[in-house]
Amino acid sequence: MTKRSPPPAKKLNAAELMDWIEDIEQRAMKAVADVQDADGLASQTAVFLGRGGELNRALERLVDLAKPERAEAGRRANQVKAKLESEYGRRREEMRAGMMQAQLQQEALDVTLPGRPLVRGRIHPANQTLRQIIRIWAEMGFQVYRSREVETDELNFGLLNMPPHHPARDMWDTFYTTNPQVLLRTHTSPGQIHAMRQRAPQPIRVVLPGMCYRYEQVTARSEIQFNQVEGLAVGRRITFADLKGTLTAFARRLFGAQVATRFRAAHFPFTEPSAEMDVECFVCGGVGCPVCKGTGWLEVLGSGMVHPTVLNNGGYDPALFSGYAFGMGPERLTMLKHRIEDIRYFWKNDLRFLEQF
Ligand code: FA5
Repeated sequence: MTKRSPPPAKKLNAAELMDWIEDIEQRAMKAVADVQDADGLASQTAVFLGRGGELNRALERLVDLAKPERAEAGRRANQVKAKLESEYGRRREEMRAGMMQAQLQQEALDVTLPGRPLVRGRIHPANQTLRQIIRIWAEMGFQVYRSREVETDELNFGLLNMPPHHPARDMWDTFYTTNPQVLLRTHTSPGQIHAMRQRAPQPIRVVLPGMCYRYEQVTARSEIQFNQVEGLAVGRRITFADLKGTLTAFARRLFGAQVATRFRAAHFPFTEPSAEMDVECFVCGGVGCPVCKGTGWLEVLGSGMVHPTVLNNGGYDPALFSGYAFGMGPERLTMLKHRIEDIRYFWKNDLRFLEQF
C-alpha cells in the first residue's frame, strides 16, 4: 500500500513542485492498478485525492511559486487530478460490476429445480361428513340455519317441552355458566325455536349443524363435545309419511341407493310421535356382526313430528301447521362409515388418525 510522503519542510521551487506532482501521478497510477478490493481503493483514494491527500497538499504549495510558474504547475496538478479521478472512478465501477457479477453467480436461482412439496392439510373427518350431510340436504331443498352454542335453559329445555324437573333433562345434562340460566347446548334442537320464531308463519325447511356439549362419561361412543345436524320442516299438511320418505331418501344418498331403513318407536319430549331410524348394517349386509352388535341394523338418527306445544312456542298454530324434525351425529356416522372403534380419536389431534381421511 502506498504511504503518504511527508510534506516538504522547506519552500519548493517550480521544478521541485513539478517533480512532486509527477511523482504523485506515477505512484497513484501504480497504486490504483495494484489495489485488490474496494477497501483498498477507498484508502488509496484518500491518500492521493482526499481532502488532506497528497495532491491537495501539493496544490497548497503553489503559493511558494511566482505567478507564471504557479499557473503552469496549477494546470499540471489539475490535469493529474482529473486523470486520477477518472482512473479511480473507472476502477471503482469495475469493482462494483465484478462484485455484482460474483453475487449474481453466487445467488443464482435455478427456476427449473422442482419445488419442495408442501404437506397438504385435509378437512377433519367429522367435518367431511358434516359437509356431505349438508350437501345432501341442500340438494333436497333444505337451507343451513346457524344458531348459537351458548343457550338459555329455556331454549335448550323449557320451550322444547321440558319444564324444570322434567325427567328427560337427565338424558341431556350439560355444562352451566355461573348463571344457571345460561348453558352450553346439549343438542341443536333449540335452533328449531330460533328458526320458527324468525320465520313464522312461513313454511320452513332448514338443517341446523353445530357443536353440542354434554356432561357425561366419555366412552368409546360418547364424547362431551360433538357435532349434530338437526333438521326441521314446518308447513301445512306435513305428515309422518313425509318424515319417513325424506329420511329414507337421505339415507340412500348417504349410504347408497340399496340401503334399507327401518323406524323404531322412541321418545323425545319435543316430538310426537317419535322414532329412531336405523339403516341396514352395511358391514354385514344385515346378517349380524360385531359392528351392529348382531342385530343387522345401525342406529343413525332420532326424529319425530314436531310436538304441538313446540310448534306453538315457535309461533305456529298447531291446528293449521305441522312439521317433522330430526337430529343426527356426524361423528357417529363417520364411525359407522369407516368402522372407527373409538370416538375419542376425533379430538385427540393424532395425525396418524387424521391422515387416514
Ligand atoms: C337428540 O339430541 C335429539 N335432539 C335429536 C332429535 C332432534 C330428535 C329432533 C327428534 C327431533 P340424541 O341424544 O339421541 O337426540 O342425539 C342425537 C345424535 O347425536 C345421536 O344419534 C348421536 O349421533 C349424537 N350424539 C348424542 N350424544 C353424543 C355423544 N355424547 N357423543 C357423540 N355423539 C353423540
